[in-house]
Amino acid sequence: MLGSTSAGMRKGVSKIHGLESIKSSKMVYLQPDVLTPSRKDVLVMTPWLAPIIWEGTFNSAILNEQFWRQNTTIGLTVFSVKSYVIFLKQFLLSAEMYFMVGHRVNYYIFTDRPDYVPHINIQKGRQIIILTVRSYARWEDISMHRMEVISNFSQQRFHREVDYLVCVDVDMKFSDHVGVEILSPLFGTLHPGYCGLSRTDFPYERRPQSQAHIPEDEGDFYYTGAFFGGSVAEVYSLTKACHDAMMFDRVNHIKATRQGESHLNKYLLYHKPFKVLSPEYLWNHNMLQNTWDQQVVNLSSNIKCFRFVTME
Ligand code: 48C
Repeated sequence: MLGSTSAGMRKGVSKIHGLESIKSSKMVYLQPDVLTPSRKDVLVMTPWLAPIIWEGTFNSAILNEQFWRQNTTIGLTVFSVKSYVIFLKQFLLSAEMYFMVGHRVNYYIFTDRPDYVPHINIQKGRQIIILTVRSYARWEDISMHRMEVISNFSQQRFHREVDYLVCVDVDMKFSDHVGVEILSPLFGTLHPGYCGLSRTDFPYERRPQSQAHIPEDEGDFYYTGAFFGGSVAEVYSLTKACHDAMMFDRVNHIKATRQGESHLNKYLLYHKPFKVLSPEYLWNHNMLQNTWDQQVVNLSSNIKCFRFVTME
């Protein structure tokens, strides 16, 4: 757990006269150069000093060492309701190959069809936990109720079992390493379809009657609802706030234009994330062809995860 003395940390502790000295393992890597930025072509820092995570801006070896010392456990939540169970096998196999390799991982699979969860061999230190949830007739309702379910489970059990939660869609596939560089108390991911655009062109909810409403002259980024996370406490706050806002809207007979994603964007505007993941973390070729010019597409040196054309 965060902040506790982990087995990993204890390994390097020696005692002399009751005083503890912590031995760090030696690491050899290139010295950071103050005068050479890691990337010159993209924004790597938000105005509130949260790093924007692009390939080439971090050193995985240093980060792995830090998170191993804390014996970090990461929970990956994914919903696979009704026909979406067909995505699970590829999702899990790709996660085993690329997601948080070398770290402790709990896969939390929310489904109405536990018998359809594929049996796959997973690495040591990782486990699959199947949690049965109800289904809804409409995909919008399935998608929206994820916020409620994640907030309930965060309160009931996730806080005892994991340090961080990563909440993703199931109709996607990891295609390169996604590691501890993404972890922070609260993080969001730039939606690939809206990355180069002006805030007035973001598909934020604009009607003041909705709790997700963002005025025309506000907004940092457009975040995807398909990839967010943070500490269990922060994810609880986020999902609870989004669920409450959606319930408030329902009473007022209004539904935000992008449902949960609209509420997520409102939340992240007023609760600034500590890290922002670049669109490399959730690429969608279809969106890009429509809205990005080639110059922006070329910026991505390494696609870590991509989304399928989804069924609706
Ligand atoms: O698990 C389901 N089943 C559905 O029938 C519809 C959605 N979902 C979950 O919601 C999946 O985890 C999806 O990845 C996620 C986001 N919804 C969609 O992608 C819709 N196709 C827009």
